[in-house]
Order: sequence, then structure tokens, then C-alpha cells
Amino acid sequence: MNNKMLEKYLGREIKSATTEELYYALLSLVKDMCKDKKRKDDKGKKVYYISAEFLIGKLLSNNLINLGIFEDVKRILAENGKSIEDVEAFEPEPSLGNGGLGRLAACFLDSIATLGLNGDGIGLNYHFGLFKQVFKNNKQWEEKNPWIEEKSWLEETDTSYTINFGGFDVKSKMYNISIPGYESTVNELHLFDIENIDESLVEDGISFDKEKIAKNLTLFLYPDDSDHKGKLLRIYQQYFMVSNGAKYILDEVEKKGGDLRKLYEYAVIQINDTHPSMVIPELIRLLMEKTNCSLEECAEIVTKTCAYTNHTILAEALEKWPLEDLNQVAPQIIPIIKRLDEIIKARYSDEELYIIDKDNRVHMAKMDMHFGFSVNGVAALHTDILKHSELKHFYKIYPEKFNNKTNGITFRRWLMDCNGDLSTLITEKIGSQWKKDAKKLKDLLQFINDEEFIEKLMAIKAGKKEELAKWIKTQYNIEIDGNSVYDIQIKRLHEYKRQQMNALYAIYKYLDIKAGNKPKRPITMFFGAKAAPAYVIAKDIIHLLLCLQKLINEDKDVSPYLKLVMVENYNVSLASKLIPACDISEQISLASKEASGTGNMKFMLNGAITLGTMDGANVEIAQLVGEENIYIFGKSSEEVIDLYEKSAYSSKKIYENNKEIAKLVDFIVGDELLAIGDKDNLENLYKELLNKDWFMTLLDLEEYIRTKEKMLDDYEDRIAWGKKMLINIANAGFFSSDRTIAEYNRDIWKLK
Ligand code: 26Q
Repeated sequence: MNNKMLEKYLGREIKSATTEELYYALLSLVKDMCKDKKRKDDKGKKVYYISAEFLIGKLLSNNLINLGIFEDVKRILAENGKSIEDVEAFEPEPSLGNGGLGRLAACFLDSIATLGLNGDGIGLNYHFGLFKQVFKNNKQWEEKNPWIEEKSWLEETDTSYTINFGGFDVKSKMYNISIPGYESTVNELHLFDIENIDESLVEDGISFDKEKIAKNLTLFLYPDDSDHKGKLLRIYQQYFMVSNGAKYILDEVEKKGGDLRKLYEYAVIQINDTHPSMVIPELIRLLMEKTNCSLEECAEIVTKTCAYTNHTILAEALEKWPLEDLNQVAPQIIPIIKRLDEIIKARYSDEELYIIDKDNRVHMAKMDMHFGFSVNGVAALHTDILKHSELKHFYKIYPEKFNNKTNGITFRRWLMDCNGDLSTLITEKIGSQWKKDAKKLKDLLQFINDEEFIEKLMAIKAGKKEELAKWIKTQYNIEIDGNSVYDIQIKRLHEYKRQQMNALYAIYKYLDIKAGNKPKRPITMFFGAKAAPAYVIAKDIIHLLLCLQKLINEDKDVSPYLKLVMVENYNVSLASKLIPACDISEQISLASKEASGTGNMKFMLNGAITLGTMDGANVEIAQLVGEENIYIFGKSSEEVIDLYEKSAYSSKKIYENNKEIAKLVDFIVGDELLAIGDKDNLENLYKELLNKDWFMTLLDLEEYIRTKEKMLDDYEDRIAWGKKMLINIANAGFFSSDRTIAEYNRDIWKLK
């Protein structure tokens, strides 16, 4: 890579180019390099990762890293008075996902390509993504989040299918995004779109005519499904995704000259949660058309081809679609679903195993478990809960199908890209092998008593905190102390993740400082979260956080010691800024509810210390780093599951028996916050906490506060804390998605 190459794409000198011109030139250059490195289609088996979400984030830097030219480009730009950060800032960020599940899919594509495996992603091309979050009057509002420009990462293709819906047809069009592996070959993400999308259907915010399916289908991810029209639209999207995907997969197999009756020798389909589950009946239907095989035979072929990943035990997230709705969207798969259900009903008497329940609802996960060959959870504890609690009826009949695949993250984005300084320091110390073999990070442990090295680690952290403070100042005009402890909770807004518990800590600290107890060092609490547009309590929690932000930051007694910053429109780019600067990583879900978490891994890798419950992958982090190097609190998953089984939890009782807790909860509807916020929202949240608190906020609150205080205390022994940082970084290698993908391949996909 040299000046000339870039100037060829620019059509002018680098010095005189604008940021915009540089971005588009680099975009074209990267796309061309990807074309050259594209995997030559081999005849062997291929994995298709099918997912409603691919939260890919901005791609430029990451692609430059993976193609091995990031340093060259950075240097060339710098030599010409330009900066890669400015160019990157120009790139729009697609919001093609909600959170963990979508980001996982993006990390997996990176690792599949890096390991040189033959595998593509299949999903949808949402024009306006999830939504863009804006704060007005201390509340979340939703706007469209356009990201597709004239020139973008999307490549048009000639691939198009006619998708039959009940009563009408829609023509599709496939777009590709190249996925270069790190110093490896290039795979593809296939995003299907409708041919006649009408972006002008979107009126105010994110509202649009939900019934014009042939024109609106790919406008948004998860359009508000609080009403029936929204639910139907979701089913239309899902069927559109899987029908296109299934047709594309079968086409590829036929092009290879493969025998469709042995589909499983050419293709393995990983179903990312239940959103793509209709691929099973759709494939059976297509195979019946294309081969002369019976439904039963086709079902057997499909069973050997499909594998299902479960990401949740929350009942409300396990999709069950009314048969009637499915029939309206895709009547052609209904006889197949019914037949599959009959097969199961003939085989088993246990009603828990039925695909179609008494109320004529189709349980998508159950179809996956019967008619797929593998079922995996995403962390050891989660898989255990699936086996022994949530899905125990299935584990009993299919023990061989169940397996665990603890999630992972790509270290290219979550260390090399977002924290170049730390990445360089690590390489200086132990060489660069860790980039391909993350376990090698363990070599860092030999420097545990090397104070100079520990100081360097801490200096990098301090630098990242300073950078973030500057950025926060320019973005939000909030002054934060780079020397304060950075305590960060960034993730989807959900009651089970318990942002409300952290908000109660903020209230505790506010009152404590007001009472004259100044902390040894200021604390900055960061939050970032989008709430689903129709999730009322989640929005009330955002309201509480924004009101607290105003109250705390504007209070002259308190704000020198405590600040609260809720970043707007939390996304992948913001995560990349926040994570390297974090001291305390908040992973405080109610035990048993967070399937894995992946933010916890990103923080650990960047030297933050976890404050968490024994939930999801926190359990594995704790095992790896040892109890000295993580702060665990709260009831165990067994205790929580037991409380649910016995209906034995009462937040009211805790409130009534604990004056300290009552004081914090009452503050939500006290004069200070009512003077800032909306009475209805605050009261609604207050009542929810008092009368229901389904995710047991008050259960762990006291221990949470105590543990966080201990952590803040321990932070003051700087060298001891630095050692904890080192131990966390050194042990993060296990959480490389390269390891996760190698395991998927070893146990499930079995590609060469
Ligand atoms: C379902 C039905 C109707 C509408 C929406 C949905 C829906 C949408 C999104 C259900 C689930 C999701 C997203 C789930 C998700 O992100 N799960 C997370 O997956 C991560 C990767 O495995 C885990 O680390 C997290 O623990 C898990 O919460």
C-alpha cells in the first residue's frame, strides 16, 4: 500500500482531498481488494449463518485491519495532514441489530472468514435499521436511521426471487457485503431486500403504513410489534428472509452439482434464535418440489442440515406465532408445520413437546429442536439451565443434540481497532501471535510483578479516559474528571439487566454525598441503552436516568464528586469509545436471565474489572480470573429459579423491612425528581418496583451497593488494581470468537 494506490482511487493528490473524498476512495479500494481475495467457491460443505440481525458497525477500519493495510493507510493519511479518525467519522453506522445477538452474528462472520471457513451470512437489508434514539424532555424518541448511500458497502447482485405471500407476490433483490477475514480469505453477508421499497412511507419518527407489505417490508428492523399489524409485519419479514435464504442455499448446492437429497453434505444452516425458524418448513417445502421425496424424507434431510442457537430463557422472547397469522403470511408452509406437529404428537404424549399448542400457536423453538440436529446455549450456565430447567423436556428426549458454545468477540474490532495503544503494548511485550491465537495473551501473566508494565497499562487506561472526557465535553457539554472512576453500563434497556438497580445506586450516592460523605475520588457513571419503542417500563427507566443526570450534574454540592452521563443512541461506535476507557464493567443482570452477555468480555479484554452477578458468561470470567479479580454479588441462579417456582419473592416486603432501601425507592417520586421529570412516568416505575419487580431489583440492591463501595475502595490501591487489570486482559483469550467458531465447526458444522 502506498500513496499512489490511494491517489489512483482519489483521482487527485491526498493533500488536497476532502474527508468525504478520502472515505469514498478507501471504500472503493477496500471493495476491490475484497474482490481479489474472495473465496473461490469450493465444492465442499458451507455454513449459512441466518439471522434477523447483523450489527456490523462501521466497517472501514476493521476491514483495513483485516486486509493488513490499516497501519499503512493511517501513516499515509497522517503524512498528508489527514487523520483516519476523521475519515472514519464520515462513515454512517448501520443499525441492523438490537444488541448482543446481532453483534454476535457480526463477530462470528469475522471469525468464520478469519479461520478460512466457507461460510456466509443471510439476513435482511433494513433501510432505516432499528431506529435512531434521540432524547427530548428527558425521554427517548425514535427516528429513522438511514445508512445506505449512493456508494456504500452494499454490492448489488442479479440474484432475485419471487416470494409468495398469501394473496400476493413480492420480488426480492440480493445485496452483498464483503467480509474479509484477518489475513485470510473473504466471505459474504447476503442481505435480501424488496425490489420496490418505498422509503417515503415513513412519516413522523418511525411510523409508517404497516399494511403495505410489498413496499414497506425492509424499512425497519423489528417494527413496533405492540399491535397486530406490527406482529404480522414481523412474520412477513421472517418468511421473506428464510424463503430467500432457502432458495439461495439450494441454488448454490445445485450449482455445485450437489444432490439435494444429501443437502446436509453441502450445507449446514445455523439458525440464530427463533427469528429464522421458518426456514425449516420452507426448506422442506422446496425440497418436496425439487426432489421426488416425501414430506417425511424431506424433513429428515432438513433435520440433518439445521442447527439452532438459543439466546434466551425469557418466556416472552421465545416466539410463538398464532397459526392463523402464519397462514395469512405463508399459507404454503402451514400443511408442513401441521404435519410436523402430527409426527411429534404421534411419537410423544408429553404436551410440552408439541409444536402447536392448544391455542393453535406454533412454538418456533420446539420446531427447531425436533427438526434440527443441534441445540446450543451461549454460555455454560445458560446451557445448563436449558438442559435442566427451561428445555428439560427436550433434553430428556434429545440429550445428544444439546451442546454449549460460550460466546466470543472478535479481538480485531474489540482490541486492535478500538484500543490500538493497548494492542501495541501487548505486542511489544509478548509478540503478535496473540492476534491469531488469543490464548497467547496468557503470556502476559509473567509480568504480574513488573510494576513498570502495570504502570504502562494504567497509563493507557488513563489516556483513553482523557480522550473520552474530551469527546463527552464536545458532544454533550458535560465536564467530566478524567481522574474519576469510570463506571459503565451499556447494553439494551431491559428490566432483567437491571439498569434500574444501578439508578438506585446513583440515588444512594447522591444522597450520601448530600449528607456530607465525599468519596475519595469522583465517580462518573455512564449509561447507554435503547429501549424497544413499545416497552413502557424500559422507557420509564430511561426517563429516570435522564432526570437523575440533570439532577446530579446540576447540583453544585454533588457534581464535583459524582456525574452521570447517558449517551444518546448507543451503538457499536460508541461502544468502541466507551469500552477502552472503562474501570468498572457493570454486568448486574438477575442471575439466570442473561444468557451470556458479550459486553462483559469486551470490557475485560480492555482491562476493566467486572462488577456482576453469577450470570451468563460472568460465571466463566470469574472462573478464569479468580475471585480476587472480579466483584461478584447477589443471589445465585438456583436461588432465583427457586424464588420464581415458589412465587416467593415480594419486593413490597423488602421495601417495608428495609428503611434504607425504601428511602432510595421513594426518591424516584420525591420532590427533587418530580421537579424535573414527568409524574406519570416516575410513578409508573415506582409502582412497578413496589408491586411487581418481576426481575427482583430490590433482592440484590443492598449487596450491590456494598460491593460497589468495596470496589471503589480497592480502586485506590492503584498497583493492586493494575494487577487485576492485567489478570483480566491475560485471561480474556478464551473469549475470542475464533475459539467459539472453532468449536461450532468442530462440534456442529464439521467443515474441512
Ligand atoms: C422476539 C419476538 C418479538 C420481537 C422481538 C423479539 C426479539 C428481538 C431481539 C427477541 C430477542 C432479541 C435479542 C436477543 C438478544 O440480543 N439476546 C442476547 O444474545 C446475546 C448473544 O448470545 C447474549 O450474549 C445475551 O445474553 C442475550 O441477551
